[in-house]
Amino acid sequence: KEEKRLSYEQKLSKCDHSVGKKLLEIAVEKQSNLIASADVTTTKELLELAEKVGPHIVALKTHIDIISDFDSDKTILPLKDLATKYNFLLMEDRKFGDIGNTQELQYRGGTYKISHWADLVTSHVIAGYQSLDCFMNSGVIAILSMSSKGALTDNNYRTEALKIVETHPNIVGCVAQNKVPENVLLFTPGVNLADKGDAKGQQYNTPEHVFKNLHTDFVIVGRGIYKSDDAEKSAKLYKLESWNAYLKSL
Ligand code: S5P
Repeated sequence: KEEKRLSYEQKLSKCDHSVGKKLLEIAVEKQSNLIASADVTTTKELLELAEKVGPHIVALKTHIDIISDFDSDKTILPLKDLATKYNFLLMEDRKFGDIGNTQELQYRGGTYKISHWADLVTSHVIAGYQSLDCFMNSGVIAILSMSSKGALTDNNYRTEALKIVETHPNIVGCVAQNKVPENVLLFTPGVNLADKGDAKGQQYNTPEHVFKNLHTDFVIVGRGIYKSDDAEKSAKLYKLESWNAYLKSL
């Protein structure tokens, strides 16, 4: 028999990470489980996209190191203002993957000072439990498996990674293409309504598929939104499709 999925309200009462709680509260309030991936390369494009999709998303996912004109004051300050204005979180998709000491330096310092502004960060757990200790100011979304063809995140890796995900206090949830226990928040990229994949190994599913079959909590949509002619309209469409798919999966 199909195991029933938990609602956001039920997950909220079980979640003990403050950033996880915040994310679930925003989901309920905005009736959205959409995270837009802002894979654009200039500050202007990033801020314009955030302004358009802001009302429809729970979080904006960045790859801050692809912004060619990054500047703390000109990029991050206005981005934070938009996050406040439209009530969404900032998720830096850094996919950390090193020993704790190096990750701490990458997280706190360098050009981007991620720890100063990111509510959420993505990280591999390949370096083991203690490598995650350094992420004190943000919730961690652990990478359990990847959406691309031939990813090496096999069953054994995922089983071991999940042990870290379920026990590390800094971890809020995980990115995966498979079902995870209901106590773990699940984030699923590789979502697109029009395409099946790209020429570089990316593989896409529909919102319907990931909510029904994976019991996903949040979808992550990149090109489906920022590459479309009307990013605001697309964000609204993905929000509605994904919210309805969630309701149907309850
Ligand atoms: O397994 C993964 C994990 C992530 S976080 N597969 C992914 O595609 N991502 C990210 O999600 C990827 O880095 C990109 O920013 C986004 C997907 O973008 P799209 O344009 O393919 O929707």
